Amino acid sequence: MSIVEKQKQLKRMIRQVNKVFIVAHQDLDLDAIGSSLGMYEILRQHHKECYLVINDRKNELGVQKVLAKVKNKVNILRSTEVSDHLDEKDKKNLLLILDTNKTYLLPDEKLLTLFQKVIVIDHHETTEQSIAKGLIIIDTTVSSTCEMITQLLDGFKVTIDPFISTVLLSGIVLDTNNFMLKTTSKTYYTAYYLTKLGADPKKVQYLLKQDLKQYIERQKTITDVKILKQNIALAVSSPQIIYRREDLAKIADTLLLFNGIEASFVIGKISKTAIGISSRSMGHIPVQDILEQLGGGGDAYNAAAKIENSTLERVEVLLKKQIRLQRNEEK
Ligand SMILES: [Mn+2]
Repeated sequence: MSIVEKQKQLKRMIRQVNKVFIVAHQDLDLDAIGSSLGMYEILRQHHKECYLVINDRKNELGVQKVLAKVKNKVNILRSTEVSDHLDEKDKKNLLLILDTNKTYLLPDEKLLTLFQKVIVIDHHETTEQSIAKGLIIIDTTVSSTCEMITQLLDGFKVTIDPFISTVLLSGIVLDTNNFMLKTTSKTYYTAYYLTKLGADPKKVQYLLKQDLKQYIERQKTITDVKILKQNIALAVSSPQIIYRREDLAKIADTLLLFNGIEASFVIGKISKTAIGISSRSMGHIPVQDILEQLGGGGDAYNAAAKIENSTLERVEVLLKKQIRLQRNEEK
């Protein structure tokens, strides 16, 4: 169900509370921070006391730029400080979760236990590990959480400044990989709407600017790409580097740009003990099904998995096997 159809319920719940604590997935990206700031603005203009709950110690470049710009204008808390700021009446507090529906992706899983009232607004697929508390608004047909939040502006009679509009637009550009993935006429309309509010496409490009060194590392991974079944790109990154999940995802995004490639998989170390797989698909090859077999999840365009206590080589073998099984099933 679309967020606009759920608007009444959303408004009712917001009306009942005094304080709203906004949280997105850990390792904030532009969709997470953009939607958080958009909601912050909507709630602030509806006279709610708002807080952003952020535990990340390091942020990606775009998020750093956004936070530097807003840090004196918005209340930011670490999750350990939340209990000191709660309204004494439980029912006057609301936890608003954006751009994720998984408990384990929250900056602090304990947050959920502090709140009676919870709202989840997200565009990711649900699994057994999804949050099942409160009002859940998930629309997997939408490009990004920023697109969902922008659709609320009208109904909540809120207008936002050009900077927040720019951040919201950058979240959409990021999640659609430049209006390629999950882009509908509504996505373009949302981009139009934000541009009317003053969003600046040039500034979006600045927010999306990447670190050159990290880019070069990613290119090295791409150099060793293998092509499986003629249309699947598989790249394994250097065992010497620990990547952030987003970096693996970016490599997968890039691989999808090439002629003939319908899906891409990138394997890399994401911690000392864990191997991550990130994958992208044009929608025909079921990357979600393949990675679910390895304990991961996602949707038709976008999936990931994390494998503990393994090696790059072993994960590559496992993944190839799953790809083979999947293709055989189709025949
Ligand atoms: Mn997102």
